[in-house]
Amino acid sequence: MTTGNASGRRPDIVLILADEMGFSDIASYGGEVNTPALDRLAENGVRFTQFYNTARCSPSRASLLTGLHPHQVGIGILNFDDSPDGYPGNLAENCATIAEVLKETGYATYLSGKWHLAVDMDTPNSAWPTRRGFDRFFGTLEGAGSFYQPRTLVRDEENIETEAAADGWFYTDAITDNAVQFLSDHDAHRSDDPLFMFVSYTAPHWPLHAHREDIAKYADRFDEGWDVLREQRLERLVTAGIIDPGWRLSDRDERVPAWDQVPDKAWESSRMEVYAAQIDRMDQGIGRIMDQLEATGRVENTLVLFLSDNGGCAEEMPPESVKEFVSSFVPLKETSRSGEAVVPGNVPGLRPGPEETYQSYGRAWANLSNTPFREYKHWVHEGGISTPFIAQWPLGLGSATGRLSAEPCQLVDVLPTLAEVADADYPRHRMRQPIPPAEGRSLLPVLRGTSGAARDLFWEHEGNCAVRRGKWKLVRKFRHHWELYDIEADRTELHDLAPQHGDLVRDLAAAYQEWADRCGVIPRDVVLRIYTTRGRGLPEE
Ligand SMILES: [Ca+2]
Repeated sequence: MTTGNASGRRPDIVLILADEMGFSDIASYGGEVNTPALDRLAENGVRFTQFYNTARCSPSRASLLTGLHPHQVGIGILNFDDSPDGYPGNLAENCATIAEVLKETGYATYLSGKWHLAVDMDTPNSAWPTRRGFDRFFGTLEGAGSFYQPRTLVRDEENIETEAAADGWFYTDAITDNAVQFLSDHDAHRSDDPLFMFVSYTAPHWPLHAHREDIAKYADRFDEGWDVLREQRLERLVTAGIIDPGWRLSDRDERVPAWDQVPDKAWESSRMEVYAAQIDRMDQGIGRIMDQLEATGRVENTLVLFLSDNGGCAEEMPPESVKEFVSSFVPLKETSRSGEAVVPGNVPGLRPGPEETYQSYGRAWANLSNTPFREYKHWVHEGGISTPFIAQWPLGLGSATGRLSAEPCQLVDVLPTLAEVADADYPRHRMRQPIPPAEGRSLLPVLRGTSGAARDLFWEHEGNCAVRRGKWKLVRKFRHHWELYDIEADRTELHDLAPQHGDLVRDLAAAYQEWADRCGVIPRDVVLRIYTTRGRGLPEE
């Protein structure tokens, strides 16, 4: 055994992904949301303070599952077919998913939740989970939608959208129920085999849908408003050792009003209350999954990982344009299961939560979610790509309990990590095509307390790009100039040092371009042309 855990038996692996959750929402990362299950993982495991995703749903899933950069596997933006000039939007054949890698070595493989890596979501095809290594699949193929009646809901390869018509059905709970069922069935039928389960929640992605009793827990919790709450989060993050006291809180986004200028504070608070309730429900589900691992005697030798796919999301949903916006993904359901009209968009005064609403929490609360950083989902400044990352594995990590790691890591590191703990080989070919070498490296030594050797990290999304080398980060928004930050001194990216370090800017920009060319990054100008032709919206710049 290479893994060296005390039992000599290969561990089970449970990989849990949240959707659009900011860096500092959960309690163990300074937030207001009550997350006891995640707190327990943090107390018994390792928390990373500089773990990075790739700023958007599909690209992050593509990278997480394959150990490659999203552009290398066909998923540069979303699951739209923009070939031949743009990205194919369909998970490429010449890459291996974690499920494929682990299944090959005897693991049972399960997916409960969101996929978002296939263009065709109607007819089973080679980019569906069941054909990418998952023995069993329950979940949605699409990226977002109603939590009460999601589109593209599938079990294995059969559309089961009608199941959601059942009384009390709610997607977050259904993801948990199916995950628990997979564990229970595994115990009954394959208990001698190790398992890999990917639990891919859609919480807290818009729309703001949550149970009334969960929303009620957060009544008044956000009434102080984003300005005070951002300060409080920073203080808790510093106390926890996650954020350096020398890093200044980024200013409130200039497009966000001061809280005391907000006209409809009750409605504004209600948006954040529902967002918190979405995370709360996910945490309750994670608690149930952990209970099931405990009940089947597997928890001690299970590596559990938790992270979010991108930073908090500033997408607003003006009522007049929300239908067009949402329908560029999948058509909006216009009536609830009981036949009531669904009122689309952020209508001030209309409380979100129930099925008859379809809202987002918007820029101001996303600014809170990503405290203390700048920017959001879509951008590769720290607010767009920084995620909580928690790892627990009692038998394998031993004395890791409650430790923080400041090692800069990226999604491409997850597959090599899981391959190492499972004693699996990274394949060289798939479907007779060569697979690119893994881009990341195993985090197992870091999880056990050592530091990794120096290396560069890279990001690109919609023309926003960045490279990190040691303490230096070069970052650029589309159509803007490069900015250079000393992340050790200024992780909140407030002091652009590019003018003083021209040589370094040139070196890092050259490294970025070499990476982008090697990995098949398509220039945003090309993407813009395709999007304009096909009537798709890009985020404001
Ligand atoms: Ca997402």
